[in-house]
Amino acid sequence: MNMLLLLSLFFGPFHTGTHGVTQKAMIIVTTRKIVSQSARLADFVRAKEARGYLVDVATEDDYGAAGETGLPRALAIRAFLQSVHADYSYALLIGNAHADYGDVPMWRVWARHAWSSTNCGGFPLDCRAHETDYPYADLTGDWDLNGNGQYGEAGLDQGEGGIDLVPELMVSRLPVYFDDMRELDAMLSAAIDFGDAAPADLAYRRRVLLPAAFFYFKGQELVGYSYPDNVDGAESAQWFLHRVIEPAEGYSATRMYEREGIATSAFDSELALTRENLISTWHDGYGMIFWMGHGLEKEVARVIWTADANGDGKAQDTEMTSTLFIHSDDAEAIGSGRPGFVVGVSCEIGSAETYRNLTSELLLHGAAVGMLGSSSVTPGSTTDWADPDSELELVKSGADNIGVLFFQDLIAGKTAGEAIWNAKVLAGAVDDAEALAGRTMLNFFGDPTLRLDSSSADVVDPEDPTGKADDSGCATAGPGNSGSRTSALWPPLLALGLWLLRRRREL
Ligand SMILES: [Ca+2]
Ligand SMILES: [Ca+2]
Ligand SMILES: [Ca+2]
Repeated sequence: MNMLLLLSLFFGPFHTGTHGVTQKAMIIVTTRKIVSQSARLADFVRAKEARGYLVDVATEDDYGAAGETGLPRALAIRAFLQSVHADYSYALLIGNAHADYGDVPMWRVWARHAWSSTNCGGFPLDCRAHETDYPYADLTGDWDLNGNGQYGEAGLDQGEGGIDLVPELMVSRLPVYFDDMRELDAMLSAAIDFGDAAPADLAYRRRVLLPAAFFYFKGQELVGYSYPDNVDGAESAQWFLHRVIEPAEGYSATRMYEREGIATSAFDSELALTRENLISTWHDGYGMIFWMGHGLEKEVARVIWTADANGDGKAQDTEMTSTLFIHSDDAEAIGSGRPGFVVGVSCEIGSAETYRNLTSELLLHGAAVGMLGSSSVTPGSTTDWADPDSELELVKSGADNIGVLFFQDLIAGKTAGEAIWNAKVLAGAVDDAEALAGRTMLNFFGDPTLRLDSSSADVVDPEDPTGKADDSGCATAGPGNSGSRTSALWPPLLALGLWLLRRRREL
């Protein structure tokens, strides 16, 4: 089916609703405690209303399951959203995300149920299940279609009456830990301030920061696979620069690529990729930050081939080192009051059940105002990044191709919610476990109604509450969607670094 037609179908329902105004309507799903104790939630709601949004706030008084946590609570919230979603286009979840102990919990889904519990793409990990908010977006079907108690199983819970992945609501989340209202209020204040920025102060948002590490080196061994060439994340950054940023008038990029080791980036960069450079540069204020590097819950790493000690032209484990280019501890120093939208092509950085995960820290300290973060071992697309004229591969569902589509839509003026859900619908044409896993583990955090150019100019005339045009969906003009280079031999793109990082710690 034609993709634009498909999208217009997907996003069509957002234009209707019993409030009869526009799709500028948001339901905030949170808790009684947060409503009564947050000092900024009411201000946040007022700020949205001043921009023509209809906003309602729901708590356990509305969705039930008071006193419950985890799955019973998730089921109650989803049933509530099923009953009201026609009135809204956006849903913002505010609460504890933990799938077992959370009060606004994520769902634990089993996209990779068929994988071994001791082998994650060749590594001794159990990555069969991960956390997601997707069942709050795709509300139509039964996410446990086969009724075995495991939600989101590829194949088994898909199809007629099951998961269709078509979102009825554009869902986002602000994570709250230990009911710490100061932290929640800091995130709400940052979102309010972003939307209140003076139009004259938006120049920084047209600046793009592109930190990119190597993912693999030539000869590096996986189980049953050896890398034939170096894989430099800068190739993806260069493709993005060439295809998305350079054609966008008034935008500029600062690149940070690898300059250490015996295999350095072949591309020019404005700065060397180091932790110190990233902190000081990001602190200057960027509207979009798109990085490439192997990640864990609180950190993202460079991988450096220090020496070809045995002279065989291949990178053995003993010849490589791993050093961080960002850690959760850096978020406070990065924060500047000029936050941006962030996509990290990394594993695990959006593990919302982990306190002080990288995504929540960047939001908390005003470094990110919206961020896509993965809750597990992240797949990648097979786009031929090395060829800047190649088409974006949309058969698979990775942080890389979803990130490209997201930023492209942000530049086109979409809200973050529209941009991320358009991207998640588009990327993953193949109906397999990895396409389901990629979409579900890549969760979005932050106010979903913000745009790259959100400012105080968005405040609408009360006589004309529809305000600025804010069309949903449909116009994802593209790098295109052809050109798959899929291969059964291609390993999960980011898995190795995860293993590498863990292994280094053991050493
Ligand atoms: Ca649906
Ligand atoms: Ca199931
Ligand atoms: Ca060697």
